[in-house]
Amino acid sequence: MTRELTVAAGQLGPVARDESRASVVERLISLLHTAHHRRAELVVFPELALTTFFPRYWEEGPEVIDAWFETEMPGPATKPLFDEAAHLGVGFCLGYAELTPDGHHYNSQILVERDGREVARFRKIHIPGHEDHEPWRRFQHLERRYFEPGPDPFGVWPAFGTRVGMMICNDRRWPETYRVMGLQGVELICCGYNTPVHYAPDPSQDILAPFHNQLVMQAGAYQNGTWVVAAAKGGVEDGVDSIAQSCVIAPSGQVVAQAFTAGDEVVVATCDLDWCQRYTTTIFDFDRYRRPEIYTRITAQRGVDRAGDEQARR
Ligand code: CDT
Repeated sequence: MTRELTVAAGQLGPVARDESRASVVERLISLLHTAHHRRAELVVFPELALTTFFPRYWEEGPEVIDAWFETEMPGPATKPLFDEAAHLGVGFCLGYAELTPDGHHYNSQILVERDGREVARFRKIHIPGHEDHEPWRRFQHLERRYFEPGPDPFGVWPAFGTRVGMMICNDRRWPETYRVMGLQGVELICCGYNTPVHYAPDPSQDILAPFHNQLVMQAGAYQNGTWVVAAAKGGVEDGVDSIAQSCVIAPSGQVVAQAFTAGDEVVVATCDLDWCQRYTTTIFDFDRYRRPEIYTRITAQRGVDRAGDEQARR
């Protein structure tokens, strides 16, 4: 008997700066219903799904900043989503800005099982952008001002009859993200993202933004023999265009389903979970072929070390 799980990416179009959480939650519930109708058992929603992508604004004062964050999950605004999901028997993964009781600010994602049970919380590990106001940019990307990097390593949890991992947006660009989960037997990675088309430090990359989005996730899926479900908040949000292209990627690296629009849309695929083993027991049989003793630089060093240049010149 094959192990199958039908999953969905619940893509959101733009969320206006003044749109209420209640309104966004209504949209999420509508996506949930469509996904359920199409037999999905797990819906992945975008990063920071409940508000506009607020790191594009320079905000001052703890009260103003903290207003973008959730202090409870579920809280009063999100409880209807949790209730409806449990009622339908659909699990979900939701990205939100988390303010913990002891005052930490994280860019987080929660994984909730079909019976409403919280499986895990994941805090984004790679925090991109900048800390200070940089008015030369068309818009800010102040994630490094608003979020601390997640303190925990990438985890993998038994849930949905498989082994589920999580990553958030910029995490998907780093090969270490997938490999750390691959080494824990991951079979399905959930990812929410907000990716502006325009990249101020090097606009020559703008035209390649959708290509890079697929490139990194297809490579990560294939090299670790895992499914990836990725959900965007796409479209033009307060004048800033973000890529959509939510998708489901197979352990072969192939995109098996993808969004057609940059608005609210559900992308569904049925994942054969045993397909992972075709890769993890053959070309990527880690136990047989990896050489961790040769890769020690990866964890010993952060930036580039060109100390070997001098020796090479001699
Ligand atoms: N949200 C997020 O992590 N976005 C980044 C944009 C590029 S860095 C300014 C990303 O990696 O898609």
